[in-house]
Amino acid sequence: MSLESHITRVIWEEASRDWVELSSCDVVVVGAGPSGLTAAKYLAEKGLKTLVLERRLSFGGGIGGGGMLLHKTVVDERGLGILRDFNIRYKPSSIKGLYVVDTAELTAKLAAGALDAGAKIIPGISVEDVIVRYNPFRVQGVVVEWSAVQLSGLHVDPLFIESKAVIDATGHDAEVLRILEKKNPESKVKIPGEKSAYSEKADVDVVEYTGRVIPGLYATGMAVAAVHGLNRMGPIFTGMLLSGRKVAEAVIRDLESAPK
Ligand code: 48F
Repeated sequence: MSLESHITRVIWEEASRDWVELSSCDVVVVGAGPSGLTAAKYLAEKGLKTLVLERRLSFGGGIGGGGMLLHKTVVDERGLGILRDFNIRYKPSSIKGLYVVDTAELTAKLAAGALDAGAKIIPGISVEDVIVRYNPFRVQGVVVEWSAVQLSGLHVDPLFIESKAVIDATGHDAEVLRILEKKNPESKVKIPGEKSAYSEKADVDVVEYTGRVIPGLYATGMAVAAVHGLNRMGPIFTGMLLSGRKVAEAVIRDLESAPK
């Protein structure tokens, strides 16, 4: 056998090992945007088996687009501690209290921080449904498919990943929560959708409302704005970072207090 077959063998062996290992996790984070990556670091740091599933082949969600494609984003004082936790450089701007971060650095270091803490990120995977249980109604994992299969329109049955907690970090569309609203009336999840821009209020509210939505399912980032009808804030990312950390704290608290 030569190198070509060895390459194939090694990739299948290692990828299969990961999938077998991760078919049951502590936490699945859906979406590798700013809130999801932040959550993943703090969860993994606590020793929780944390899997981030990302539809695209890249990380960062809305970070990369900066403000209207300009490669800068804004954070205020409340977010500086988290930037330091991830070793992300920032500099004061001409406006008191506002700091500037390069989008490439924010994306790369949020992902690196999550990975270094022990989270696994698998790109190219879409969450298309959730696993549910009744009495009481709860979410117990996700249903996954290759994004490429979804794009192809082929009819391919998906696979499952069980977890103690699922975090919707899918951004403005709140995709996981919308599945609950559409398919599971028992969940009583309703998505009013986000409201127009009011940056100062939105960037605080999104943190305030972050947390568990129903048993087993949590929301972070702009998914919180969608499910609670909050305003949008635009390319200021303090709320996304703080929301990511807060949802991690909520999950950790719930899992620590759950009966073993
Ligand atoms: O949209 P996104 O960056 O979400 P976020 O963490 O941050 C929002 C900000 O970027 C910005 C903002 C705040 O100032 O308004 O928009 O709330 O990242 C969401 C990620 O989830 C992926 C998507 O590709 C993106 O990278 N995603 C969405 N749906 C799915 C998914 C899905 N069904 N399965 C897997 N990944």
